[in-house]
Amino acid sequence: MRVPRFLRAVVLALALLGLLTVVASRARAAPPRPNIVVLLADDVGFSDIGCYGGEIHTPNLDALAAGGLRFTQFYNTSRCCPSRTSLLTGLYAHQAGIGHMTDDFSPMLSDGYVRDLNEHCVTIGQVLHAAGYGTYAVGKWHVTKEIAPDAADKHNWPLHRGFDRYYGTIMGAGSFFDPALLCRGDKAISPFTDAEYQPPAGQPYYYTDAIGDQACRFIREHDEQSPGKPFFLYVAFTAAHWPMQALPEDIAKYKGVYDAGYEPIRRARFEREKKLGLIDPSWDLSPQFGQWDKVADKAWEARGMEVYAAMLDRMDQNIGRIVQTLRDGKQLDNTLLLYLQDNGGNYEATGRDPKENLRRTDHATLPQQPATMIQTQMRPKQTRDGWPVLDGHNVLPGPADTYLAYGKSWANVSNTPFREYKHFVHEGGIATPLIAHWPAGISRKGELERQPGHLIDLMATCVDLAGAAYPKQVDGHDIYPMEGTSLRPAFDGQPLASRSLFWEHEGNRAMRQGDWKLVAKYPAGKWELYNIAADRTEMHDLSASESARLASMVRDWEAWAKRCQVLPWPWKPQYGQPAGAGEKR
Ligand SMILES: [Ca+2]
Repeated sequence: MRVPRFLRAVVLALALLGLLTVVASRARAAPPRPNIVVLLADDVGFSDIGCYGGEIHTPNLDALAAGGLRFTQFYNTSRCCPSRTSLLTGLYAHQAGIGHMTDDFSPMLSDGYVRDLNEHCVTIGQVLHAAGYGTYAVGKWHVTKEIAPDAADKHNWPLHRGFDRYYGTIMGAGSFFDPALLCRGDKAISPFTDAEYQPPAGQPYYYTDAIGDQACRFIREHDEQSPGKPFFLYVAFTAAHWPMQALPEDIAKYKGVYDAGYEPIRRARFEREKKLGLIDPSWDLSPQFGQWDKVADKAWEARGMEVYAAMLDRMDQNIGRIVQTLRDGKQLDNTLLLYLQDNGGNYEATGRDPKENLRRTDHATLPQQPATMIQTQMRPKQTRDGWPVLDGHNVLPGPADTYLAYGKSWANVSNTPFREYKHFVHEGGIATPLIAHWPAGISRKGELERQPGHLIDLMATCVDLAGAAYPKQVDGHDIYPMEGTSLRPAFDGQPLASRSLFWEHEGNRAMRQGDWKLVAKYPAGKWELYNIAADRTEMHDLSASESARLASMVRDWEAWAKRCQVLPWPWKPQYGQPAGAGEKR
C-alpha cells in the first residue's frame, strides 16, 4: 500500500520530534557538574579517626565514610609544603618548585627547591575557576615563601592562584588562639578586631572553629550570589599540627582515655583496623616506640594525647557543620567531599625539651598587646593579655599560653600499624585515609577501595568531574602535564589507570609499582624492598632475594627523579654518593 507523501512527511516529522524530545530529556537528565569540597587535616596518622580505627570521636567523618568510599591505600607526600603543592597542582611537588619547604634557606636552590610555586604549574583553583566554578580556600596555605603581611609579591597567595575568596593563614603553623599571619583575602588581619568573624559570646577565638565557620559562610554566600553555579572549596584545617591547643570542653571528653599509655591504645587500633578490613590480618604490627613504664611524668605525657584527640574532635565537629550547611542548601547530594591528611603522625619534639622548664605565675607578667596587632610569630612569646607562652614539663598542654608537641611515642600510635613518621616515606609517613562522599556520584556506600592513589590524583579528578580544560600554557609559560589519574573509575568500582608512584623528601625515597615498594631512609640510606600486599608494615625486606626487581625499580626511580627535578638535591651526600660528613642522621 502506498502511503501518501504528506502522511510520510508527518510521520517523519513526528519521529524527528520524538527523537528531539528524547535528546532534550537526556540533556535535562544529565546531572549538573558537582561541587567539590576538599577537607585536609594536618599532621594526623593513618589510625586516628574513628572510621580508620581510632578511639577519637569523629562521628561526622564516620558518617561520610558510611555513605561513601574509604580508600585503604591513599598516599600523601609526608610533609606540609610538598603535600599541599602536590594536592593543589596535580604535580609531584618538585616539579612545581617545592620539593622541600617554603622556609628552607639552604643555599642550593635548584629548580625543584625554589621554595615557591613556579610558573610551570597551575592550581585546581585556577583550572576550575576557568571552567566556571566559584573557588574558595580556607585555612592553611603554606605554598609560598612570601610570608610578610605587607609582602610586595603576593603572586602565589590564594587570590592570585585561582581562588575568588580566602580566609586563613599563609604560614605553616601557629597558635590556635592567635594564628600567625591570619588573612582575609590578601589582607593580614587580627582575629580580635575582625568585623566579619567573632566567636560566639563567651567563647575564645579558636582557629579550627573560625575555619569551619568561614567554610560554611562561603558555601552559603555562593548559593545566594551564584545559584546554579558549581563551586570548589578547599578547607585546610591545621588540626592536629603542634602546638597541642584545644578548648577545655573538648579536652575534658578525653580525660583518662590515655592513662594506660601507648601499648593498649595501639593494640586496640590494630585490632579495629583488622576488623574494619583496612589492613590484612596477616601483617605484623611494626615495633612500638616508647615504653610507658619508663615515662617519668605520665599525667603530662597522657595530656598531650588528650589535647591531640580534642583538636581532631573539634575538627570533626566543624566538618559536621560544613556537611549540614551543604544539606541545608540542598547541595549535599551533588557535592563530592574528599577528606584526607597531609602527612603521618609527627615525631617532632617541639616544646617538649626546652632549656628551661618554666612554671606559670599567678598573674600576667608581660604588657598587654593591642587587639589590633597583626600576629606574625609562629610561636608567640606571650598571649595578648600578657601571659608568657610556656613549654616544657611544668605546664600541661592545651591552653593559649602553652606550645608543645605530643611527641614521638604518640605519633607512633597515630601511625598504627605502620613504621616511621612525617618526613619519612615508609608507610607511616605517607599513608592517609581518603574518604570520598558524593551521594549522586558514588554508589558504593560504606565500601573500601583498595587501589592505590596519590595526592596528584585530585587535580585529574577535578578536571574530569568539572569537564575542565587543563592548560598547556599560561602567560607564555609551558605548564607540566598532570601527573595523576582521575579517581572517578574507582567511584564506580572500575580499575584506575596503571602507573607507578614516586616519593622523595629530605633524601628519603620511595616508589610503588604494583604490589612492590622500594623505599630508603636518609640521603645515603640503602634501598629496601617490600611486597606491600603481603607486608604493608614493611617488616620483611626482600631487597637481597629480589635483586633483579630491586635494580629495575631503582632505575625507574632515578629516571623519575631526573625528570621531576628531584635531582640534584640540597642534601648531603648527593644521591648515589656514600655516607659522609654532613649527612643527615
Ligand atoms: Ca602537615
